[in-house]
Amino acid sequence: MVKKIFSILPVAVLLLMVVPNLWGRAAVNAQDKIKFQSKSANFTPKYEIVSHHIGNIVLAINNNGTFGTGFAAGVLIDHFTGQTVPSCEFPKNSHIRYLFAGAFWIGAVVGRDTLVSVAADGWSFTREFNPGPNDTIIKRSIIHPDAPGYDKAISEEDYIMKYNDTITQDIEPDYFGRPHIPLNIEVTQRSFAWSYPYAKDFVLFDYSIKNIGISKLKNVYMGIYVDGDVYFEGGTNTSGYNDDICGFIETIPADFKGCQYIDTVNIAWIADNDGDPIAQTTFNEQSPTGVTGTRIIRTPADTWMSLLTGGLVIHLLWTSVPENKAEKEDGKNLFEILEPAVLALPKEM
Ligand SMILES: [Ca+2]
Ligand SMILES: [Ca+2]
Repeated sequence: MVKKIFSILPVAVLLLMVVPNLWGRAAVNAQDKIKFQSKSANFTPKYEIVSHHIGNIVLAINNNGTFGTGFAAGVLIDHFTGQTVPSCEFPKNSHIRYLFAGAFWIGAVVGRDTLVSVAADGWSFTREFNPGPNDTIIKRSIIHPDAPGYDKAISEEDYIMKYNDTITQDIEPDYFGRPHIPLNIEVTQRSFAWSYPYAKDFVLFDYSIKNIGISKLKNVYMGIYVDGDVYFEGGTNTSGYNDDICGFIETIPADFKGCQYIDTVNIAWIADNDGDPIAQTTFNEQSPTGVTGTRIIRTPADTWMSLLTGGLVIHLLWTSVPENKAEKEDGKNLFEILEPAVLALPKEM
């Protein structure tokens, strides 16, 4: 008998940009960067890459569960435009980079085992999420009424893609040498971007996570791994990512029409240590004076946290739904009521 196993967790993540002053210092191991895996799969994944570029932040998105170019599986050519894709550029066309790569992680208890699947881990060759053989990326936009999918478009630049962790052949074993054991997760990832003045500096991600296996997944944890690098690409300033700093900011003082209050933001951020001035206090168009950050903005989980380690950010979400609560009356799984919902999205004012 096949157990009832269907569950979906919609999660939304925001990648954003702000521009304050900078200080401090941190370092990462340059030798551990850019590791790609050559795999012959149980099926041939249809790897594609696209970029969000409608706003002022240009961000590469891969259909292997990663974003940025550091963990891309194929050539860095946008599937729709044919243009070379930068990892994460801000402002647009500045050649200032803010990201090596980011990746989706998920873990759960399956029977007596505890399994984790990661789209990528920058300190190993492990790449455990892949698109299916027909999983081409879909693009939609609210600004092109004649284009396919216009009626379903959410933003000026929607990308919809699917990937799963079911391939086992030639997947790099984990740190302890154990072969990849799939959780049998299929992710439908939607990302959205706008050109509006108040929305051009961020990209929204919405993850719908489906259990496509036959085992119940308990104590599900999800993570967003981010390895940022902040530098001007191609210039004489070669400080690169070795001088970057990162942190986590929970609240900021805010003012709305004269009413002061403390706003909760919970942003994990990364920046260059000093903005790479060309003189002591002089900056030019090659100076990375911005800050990129990620935050969780919606989750079915009741708890989440962000970890910072060696320049990396890992957002973790998890549920604490008791097992006996996971199946509701009339046989419905608790998560069935958490179907992907329409986001509270910005509209042109
Ligand atoms: Ca730097
Ligand atoms: Ca610097």
